[in-house]
Amino acid sequence: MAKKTLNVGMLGCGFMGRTHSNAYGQVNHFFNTPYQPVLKACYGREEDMPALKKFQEMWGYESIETDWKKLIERKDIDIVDVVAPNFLHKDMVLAAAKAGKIIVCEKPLAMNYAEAEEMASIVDKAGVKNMVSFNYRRVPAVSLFKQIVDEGRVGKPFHYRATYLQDYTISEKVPSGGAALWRLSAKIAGSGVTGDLLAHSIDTAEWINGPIAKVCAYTEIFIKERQNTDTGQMEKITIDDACMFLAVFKNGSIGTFESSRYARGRKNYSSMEINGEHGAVYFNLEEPEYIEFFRYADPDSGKKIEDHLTGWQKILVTNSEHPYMKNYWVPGTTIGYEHTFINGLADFLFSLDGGAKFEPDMRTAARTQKVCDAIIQSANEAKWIEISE
Ligand code: SOE
Repeated sequence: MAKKTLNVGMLGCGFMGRTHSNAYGQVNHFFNTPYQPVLKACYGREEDMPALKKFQEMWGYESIETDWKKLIERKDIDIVDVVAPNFLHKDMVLAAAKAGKIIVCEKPLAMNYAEAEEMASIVDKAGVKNMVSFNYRRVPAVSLFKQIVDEGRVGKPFHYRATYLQDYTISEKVPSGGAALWRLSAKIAGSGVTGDLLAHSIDTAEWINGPIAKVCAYTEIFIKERQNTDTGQMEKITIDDACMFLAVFKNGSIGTFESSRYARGRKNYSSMEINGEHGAVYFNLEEPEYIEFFRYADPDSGKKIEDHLTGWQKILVTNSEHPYMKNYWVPGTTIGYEHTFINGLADFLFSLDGGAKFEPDMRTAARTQKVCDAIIQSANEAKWIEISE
């Protein structure tokens, strides 16, 4: 059947612009979605023209715009994809909702919960379809992690443990601001590791283990001043370089979360483990094709499984019966980081045509933002913060 055309307007041409553009180009190579995305236009600032032109050429966009409002208003754009720095998300999303466009937005949804809530409400009211790109849900092993928990194989959960560690800001010579390092500027990013990295961990944690009821956090800024790329001046750093928090989930289990950009040796180490009455599951992003499962009791009878196979089992998640994998190669061959965006986009495109509702949308992402805000508040006030549902 002929596919319906979906003209894409990409608002940003950095790292996430690349991951999303690749997904539009690749999605129908692996999933037979009802839509054919067409890379119509990409936006970048006038002063970033060489980078914008290069981006257009490499990914095959038909046109460029240096005014994002103009791009959103174009009649030939169906889907607006927001991959600009965080401080622009709200204005871009609200304009896209007003223009009735389908919206894709990178995480974190907004600078703070107030913005996120406003965005979710306006988008709901406008009735436009939307997705927020928490791509790690779509690592096949992470989807399998959730499936194992949903099947009752972990049973009553006691502990949830997550880490998200990087090490790229250890040197005090790393400036703040500019194309690659706007994540170090509170005015542009909103928060530090909490919004950037822990938002991923919180999204997967609440997806897998349900809502977090309260948090108690500690944040640290290791390097207090950095040179600003744009002004050349030294400026005070106010984002959280590292954050640890304790969590109590609504289901009674307790959690620990740790995130840092100073964890020497760790480049993009995101791990999660759940320990329950019947079993446990562990995943880490440095071995993304594997999941580890500890099977203790039968989920139906609750009785201990009496065999000699007790112990952690490492499962290579590449078979056709594993999430997403039947769309790729033969069993035993792996897929990578970029495929998490392809998987997410495929799910979203099917949802646009009456398929299963896409998650996470802006409403769910606003909830994640609420938890992030509670973490920052808890760290600032040095006390537990309750989080309403
Ligand atoms: C930060 O370094 C970053 O690029 C995040 O912004 C992404 O969300 C994460 O997936 C990889 O690291």
